Amino acid sequence: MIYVSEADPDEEGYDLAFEPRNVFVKRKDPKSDYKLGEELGRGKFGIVYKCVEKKSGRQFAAKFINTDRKDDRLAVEREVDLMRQLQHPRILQLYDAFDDGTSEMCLILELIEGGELFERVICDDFVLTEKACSIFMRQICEGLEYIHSKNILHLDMKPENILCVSRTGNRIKLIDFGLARKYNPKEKLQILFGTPEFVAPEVVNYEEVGFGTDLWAVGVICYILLSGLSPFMGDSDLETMANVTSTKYDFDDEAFDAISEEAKDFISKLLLPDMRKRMTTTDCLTHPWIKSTKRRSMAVLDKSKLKKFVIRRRWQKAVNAILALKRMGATLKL
Ligand code: BD4
Repeated sequence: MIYVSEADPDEEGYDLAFEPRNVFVKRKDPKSDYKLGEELGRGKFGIVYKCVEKKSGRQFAAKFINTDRKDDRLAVEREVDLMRQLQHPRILQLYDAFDDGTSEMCLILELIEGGELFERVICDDFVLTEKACSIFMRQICEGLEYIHSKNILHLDMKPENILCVSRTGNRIKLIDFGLARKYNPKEKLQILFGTPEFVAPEVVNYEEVGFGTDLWAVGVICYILLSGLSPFMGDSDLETMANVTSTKYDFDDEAFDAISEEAKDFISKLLLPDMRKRMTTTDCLTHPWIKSTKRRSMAVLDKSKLKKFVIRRRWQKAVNAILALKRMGATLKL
């Protein structure tokens, strides 16, 4: 059985994976410097493989991003530029970047061996308690506090973008800055992307976004981690987005019977219609549910609903991957 260590996650070590590097996009084939290994995952972000740097023998993750469309190259360059500014133990680090003029660019990133957080916590040998949830949520808020301190918005906070550093430890890292944007309070930033279950009402309404937009998603992630239920999920994306704009949700399901009032208070202070009224990352880190983990319950939570949630997301991802391949012109032989 794997109990999440009650110790501070940083007792395992708080170092960066490697010395900060000033990464510039190299105009050559990444395969000249790296040997590709097994596929780790694929999605809208592209395909990620394990890889080994030939000169050092060190392992990394290679993310290949399709750049067929005109703006795709600029988007990857923006991702590189933002990642270059981020060096923190809770944030995935960028190591190298390549553009060899083909239809794909490649980012060489820190390899995070533990895989997705939700995939890990649903394993039968993993004991999920409210205390474990608050330890994970604290680290998510720490990562986001750092990102926001650099005036960067992540804008794609969702369970798939939270990875575990190892299979047995309790440290996590935030990944995927493909949708991230620099925030300038003097400029009105509106966006039209994101995953319906996690996007904030201001995104659905095409209104101005800000730091609070990321914190809405933190509230949704916390709600799901504790209960296995998705607060705004509808039968279609359209229905989900209508539920988001209504901002109505509750803690009525029996899954919340075992959950503390402090945890519910934490979520309620994030799932607020007005993004300016939501807690900031710093508020989150001083909230009693996050700060006083010693008082948190070690009672084992029922993970059956969370397992169903993860299985449903796996199917959604598979369908999205097929649709992405079809868009790229692939024909399916079933
Ligand atoms: O940048 C990455 N480093 C990783 O280790 C990684 C990265 C990305 C962008 C996606 C990744 C992984 C990764 C690592 C493991 C062990 C398993 C799946 C992984 N994925 C795909 C799933 C992310 N949603």
